[in-house]
Amino acid sequence: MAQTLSDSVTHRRLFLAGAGLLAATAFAPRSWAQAGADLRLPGGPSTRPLTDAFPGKRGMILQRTRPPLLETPMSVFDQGVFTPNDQFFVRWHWANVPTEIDATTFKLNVRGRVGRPLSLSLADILAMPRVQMAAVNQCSGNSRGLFQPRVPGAQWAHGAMGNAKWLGVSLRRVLDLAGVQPGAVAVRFNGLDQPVVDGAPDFSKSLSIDHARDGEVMIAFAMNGAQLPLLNGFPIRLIVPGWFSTYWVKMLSDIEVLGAPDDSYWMAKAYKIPDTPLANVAPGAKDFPTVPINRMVPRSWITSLADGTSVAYQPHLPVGGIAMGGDAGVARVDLSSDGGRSWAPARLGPDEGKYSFRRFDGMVAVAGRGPVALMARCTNTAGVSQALTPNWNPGGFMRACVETTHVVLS
Ligand SMILES: Nc1nc2c(c(=O)[nH]1)N[C@H]1C(S)=C(S)[C@@H](COP(=O)(O)O)O[C@H]1N2
Ligand SMILES: [Mo]
Repeated sequence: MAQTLSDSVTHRRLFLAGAGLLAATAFAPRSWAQAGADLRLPGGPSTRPLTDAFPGKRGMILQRTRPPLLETPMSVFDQGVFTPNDQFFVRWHWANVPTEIDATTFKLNVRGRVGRPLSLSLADILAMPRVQMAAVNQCSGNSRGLFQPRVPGAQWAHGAMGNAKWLGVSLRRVLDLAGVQPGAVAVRFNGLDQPVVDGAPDFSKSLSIDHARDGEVMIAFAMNGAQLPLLNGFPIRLIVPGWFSTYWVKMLSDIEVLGAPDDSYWMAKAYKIPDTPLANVAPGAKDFPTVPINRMVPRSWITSLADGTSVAYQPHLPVGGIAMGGDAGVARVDLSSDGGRSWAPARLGPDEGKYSFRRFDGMVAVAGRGPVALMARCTNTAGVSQALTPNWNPGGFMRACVETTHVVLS
């Protein structure tokens, strides 16, 4: 028996208490455009409409309707290090996303090289010991629209990312319950979404067996204290802390322990990056060795001032934003108001865990009225700092350089 969106709200408390009775939602686009969002991508598009038309979402930058690709406006990241569920970005590969899920009959299957195949209900999962972790979910192609020369793919600005407190169960615990057998080398994850045309590859991703059992990878049933929005993978999704979100399989329904490396399309062909530092190659390069995209790297964004705006001149300008350390914590953030020639440390906000966004704030000295180029640079606890020059690859993956916020002081 499927339930409606309002039922899901009613049952939220029950759900979090472990009663395991919950939701399904249906989506049908409602109204379209509102005000535009200014994206400032080189060569355009400069603006895109904001939309409220998707269930559980509001004020999102509309990239694509089918499948839904919704980007978070930068202003949201200035309001806190946790991204609200209703403004959390959305990305699907195939348009065949279930619009309704019956939470009472939903099953997560665990099979393959295991001693005891499992078919877990949501009630089973909710009854297991829980883990919680803050972690940034960032699309491999976040900021792709800033690549120069431009590359094909979704032209995201910086909003194909979000940070949440994820609540769920440890993947290791689920695998232990199934009993991984000797000879297991990888674990493949698949969700309920289906390709739209026959023969197209169903979206699935895999992790090495050691990674899958590292105790950090989790199966989440809640984010930021509420059940997952349908479009973010209701009822459960994989969380792979420190790794790009292509691995964070949504509407997770099938876990298969493999005895050989996964050679399916989404691992062997798609999401491959040059096997070079920061996946960087010269524009136009073709024959380079590749590896599946994997760990994230440090990034930071000034969010207190929007690129291209004017502000009143003051000799010491307050500048704030968010940073992430990638696969390690944020150790420091430095600020520059002279295009990167000199740097001064920013003050860091509360530490929400090494995989979380971290707030930074500081004052930068500015010489006088006129244009100023503001920069933030994150260094993580492994000692890795953001580069000043952009990395480039034909997939538009893993942009990592120091970003510049141009403002005019008047
Ligand atoms: N089932 C399923 N899971 C998926 C995908 C998908 O197409 N199907 N896309 C992946 C990619 S590439 C991204 S960027 C994230 C997006 O997560 P979000 O929509 O919750 O922000 O989901 C990942 N998990
Ligand atoms: Mo992605």
